[in-house]
Amino acid sequence: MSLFDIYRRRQRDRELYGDRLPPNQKVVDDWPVLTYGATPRIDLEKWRLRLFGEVEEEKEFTWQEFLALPRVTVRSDVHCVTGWSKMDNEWEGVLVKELLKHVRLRPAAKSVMVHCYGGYTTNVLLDDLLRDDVLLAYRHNGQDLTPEHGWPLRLVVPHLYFWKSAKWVRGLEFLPEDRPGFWETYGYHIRGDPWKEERYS
Ligand SMILES: Nc1nc2c(c(=O)[nH]1)N[C@H]1C(S)=C(S)[C@@H](COP(=O)(O)O)O[C@H]1N2
Ligand SMILES: [Mo]
Repeated sequence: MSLFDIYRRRQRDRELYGDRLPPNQKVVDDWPVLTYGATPRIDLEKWRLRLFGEVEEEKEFTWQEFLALPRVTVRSDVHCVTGWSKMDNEWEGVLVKELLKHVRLRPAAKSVMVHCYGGYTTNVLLDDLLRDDVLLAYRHNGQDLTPEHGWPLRLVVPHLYFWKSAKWVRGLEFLPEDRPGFWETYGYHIRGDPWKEERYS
């Protein structure tokens, strides 16, 4: 692509999406895969989602139990810290807000460490997880997630950079203080707001 092409594309993105596009992001039509390491193999029979830490009583869901929770469909945009944005994604799954009806959080709970099959972790403030468009998703644009994109279950936090949207989620650990997860330990920003360009710290 020539500089002129890049300039024209920026113009087009801005005309199409306006304020929905955070600074220095480019719209892509495909969906890149960004994983540190390999895609974990997951057996649905053994799959569990565990809610633990600052809760009165721990709670674990089997896949069948998780599927029985009330579902929503939410439309949102994806913004990756490496500079691409994928607009108008339709996610289907369970709102984190809905899931949390199944535990009693201790008053100390302030942040969440998201744990994944394969070992990845990322931290998200509790308030950031309680928004109306934050969900644990199993479908994208009308299809089951593919293994590379987080099947069976991934987190989607549309208002933060996409590294916070953990794939292959297996647990939410409630913490009294915000602690860095995997990429946050390696210099990614502790919160990651794309509109403030909180990329690295
Ligand atoms: N478990 C896990 N979740 C992850 C990652 C990862 O390596 N492992 N990468 C993160 C990063 S850096 C990005 S940009 C998005 C990429 O999601 P995608 O591969 O579906 O595009 O997933 C995030 N969630
Ligand atoms: Mo990323």
